[in-house]
Amino acid sequence: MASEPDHWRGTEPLRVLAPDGTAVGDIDVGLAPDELRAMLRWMLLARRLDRECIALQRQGELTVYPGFEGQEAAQIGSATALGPEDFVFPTFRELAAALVRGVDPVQYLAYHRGTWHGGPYDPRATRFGPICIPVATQIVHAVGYAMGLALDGTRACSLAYFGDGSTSEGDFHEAANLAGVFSAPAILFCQNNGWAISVPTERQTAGEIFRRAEGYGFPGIRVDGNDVLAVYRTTREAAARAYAGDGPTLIEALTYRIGAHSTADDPGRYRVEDEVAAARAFDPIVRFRSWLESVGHIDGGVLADWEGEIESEVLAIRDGVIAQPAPPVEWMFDHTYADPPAAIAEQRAEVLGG
Ligand SMILES: Cc1ncc(C[n+]2csc(CCOP(=O)(O)OP(=O)(O)O)c2C)c(N)n1
Repeated sequence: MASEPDHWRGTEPLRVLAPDGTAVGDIDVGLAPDELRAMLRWMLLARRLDRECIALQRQGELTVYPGFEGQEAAQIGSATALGPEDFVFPTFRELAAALVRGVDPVQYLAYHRGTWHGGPYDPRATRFGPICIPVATQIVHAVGYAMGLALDGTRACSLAYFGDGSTSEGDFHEAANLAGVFSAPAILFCQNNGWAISVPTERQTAGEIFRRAEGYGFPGIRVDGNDVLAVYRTTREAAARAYAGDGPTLIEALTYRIGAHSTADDPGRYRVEDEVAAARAFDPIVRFRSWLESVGHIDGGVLADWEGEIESEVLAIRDGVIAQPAPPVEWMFDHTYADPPAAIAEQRAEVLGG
């Protein structure tokens, strides 16, 4: 068995499935077989779509794209655990979570095609915030939103996704402090994927990320982010705490980013191939599929059916993305200033004539 990624050293994470797909501890996370199967299907769809998006960027159909291969369990386990009223504040890497939450992938990908800021989907209807590029700012928004939920007496929570690198930002600490002091019904969900572009986790954090919660007065939990059942259970428990008025939880999901930070990045400049090869041994999809097969919840026939369905779904998404029209040129000028300065007015006239 390959050794675990370096940044997993230290406190043993919570697990339901061992990396070889055998059950460890209490296997019943409260999901019926068809719900368990659905999680695997989401994971397979997400991976296939993620790879398609990288190909689309290479073909010039997307401007830039941040892949998430290896992080499917962290995203799908957590997104599945949320209730319909809960609100997600994503980074730029949560396409898998967006799929589970019902966001239209073509609309989501409009951002990466460069035709819209944040994606044209409706955050209120989908309960999924706009794609957030500034690192860690969405954590503050999530805590503020959670405080609003508490003031309104709504039994729901917010969940902010972020990476290990984001915990270096002041916004993470400000949000965590605010969440602790006001007992906000928020889940701070860190996908510790080992890298913040070219900077490894050990250059971000001398201690263990989940332990930071203690300083802010709420629980921090370290979970195996490649174990979809453990992520589901941990997030579900954090949501239950939030609904009960018991405040925030910090979840550190240990995972690994198999691909590049984004299609604009070359990880060969800072990361050795052996590390990636070793991390592949912890593949979240292989692990979950192997357990589902071992208990008889899926078989080769189901998997073969899904393969065809998923292929068609992904190709339809690809066609939808390619068919998206460019936005009208005047939007570039019209939605920047309420009162355009003279230079912008001149540029507008130059581009549009008259
Ligand atoms: C405020 C801010 N500073 C710097 C950047 C440039 N930047 C984009 S992603 C990134 C690293 C993010 O790392 P992490 O939070 O670990 O998330 P990951 O990409 O690994 O999922 C940086 C520094 C940015 N987008 N926003």
